[in-house]
Amino acid sequence: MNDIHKYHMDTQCVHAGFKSEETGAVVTPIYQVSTFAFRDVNHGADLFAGKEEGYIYTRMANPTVQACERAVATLEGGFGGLGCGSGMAAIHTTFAALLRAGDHAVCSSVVYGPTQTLLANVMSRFGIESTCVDTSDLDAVKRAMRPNTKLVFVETPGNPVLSISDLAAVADIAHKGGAKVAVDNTFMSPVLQRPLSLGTDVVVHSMTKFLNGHADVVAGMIIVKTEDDYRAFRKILNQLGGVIDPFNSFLVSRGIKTLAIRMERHCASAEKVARHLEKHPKVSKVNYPWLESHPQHALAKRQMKGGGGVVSFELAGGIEAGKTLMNSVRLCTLAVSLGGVETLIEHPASMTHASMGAAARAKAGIPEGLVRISIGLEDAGEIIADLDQGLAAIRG
Ligand code: LCS
Repeated sequence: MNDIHKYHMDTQCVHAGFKSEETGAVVTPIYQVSTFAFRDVNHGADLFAGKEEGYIYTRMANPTVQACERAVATLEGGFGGLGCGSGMAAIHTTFAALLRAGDHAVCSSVVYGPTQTLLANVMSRFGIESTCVDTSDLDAVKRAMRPNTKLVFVETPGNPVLSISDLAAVADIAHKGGAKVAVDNTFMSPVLQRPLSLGTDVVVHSMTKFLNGHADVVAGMIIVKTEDDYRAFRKILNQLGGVIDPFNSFLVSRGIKTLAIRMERHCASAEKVARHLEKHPKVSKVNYPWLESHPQHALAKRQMKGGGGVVSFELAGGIEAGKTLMNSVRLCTLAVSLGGVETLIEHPASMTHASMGAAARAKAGIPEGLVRISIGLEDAGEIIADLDQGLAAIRG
């Protein structure tokens, strides 16, 4: 479908990325193959020289991988997608493509823990400096910019307290300072937020989450806006080597077909859970962008099409009460990750955000007692009933 953008997002999710197959197959099959034969020596040389289109070796390109890359790039409205072996591989490749020794990056302080740790502990060893700031505070972003800032990396809503950054405004600040903006859109998916349309330059995803949606794949994606960036990123990814494989690409493409309909239910149920928890006497604070109490509620309503599937909250009884809840749930599963069909509950300070350390968590405003839930596709009433029985187990 060449004119796919004229269709509704529901329709795009079903058809994006597919190119008709000679066999008539209605989905792109799994080309589970590492290498492709050349017709003769000149053909091989022409493929390597870029004089002819075709397949060489799966780290460079593969038809099943390309179908997944086209699907996500189409939904995000980018020039092209680059499939990666994990969300972290997508983030590392983005840093490696946009930064060199002597450069500086600004990063949201509320991000998936290892993103910040990668900048602070690994990229720093290659002469790249970084500053983590609350990117929902535009003055803080302005203050953090330096003459050598080449990248502003924003996660919105930020994992796990769901703070919202104004992408159009951040892009404006960054571009005036000569920096590009990359956005981690994992929590929203292109169904709920399209950062490139707001003026940013690069989008990354952990496709492990909503895009695949079934807790059976670890994968990532980078979507770039321009052909120049696509070529530059492809070279780096090919050399770093952190690519997705054909089978996982097939599974993610399959997941994307139901993305729009899944996001609708994730959002509806998460809002019900958030509103229920907000009224519960044992809960002291609930973070969810669609609640009127969220500090950036108006911005969220403007920038996003839904609040997403993740809710985080604090208990009046602190971390001990949180542990009782997490040990008492029966339908919800105590596990990290998010965005799958099953409801998952976890403790950021000791799990997903442990690598940041207590000082960085305190600076980012991530409370030690925070509990995070990824709302799955079970009946919302049954999720709420399970949380209620878990909360009832807390004494006092
Ligand atoms: N970006 C965000 C916003 C994430 O939440 C995660 C993983 C990543 C990137 C990294 O993706 P991965 O390499 O795992 O595919 N977040 C996780 C979480 O909150 N619990 O477990 C993993």
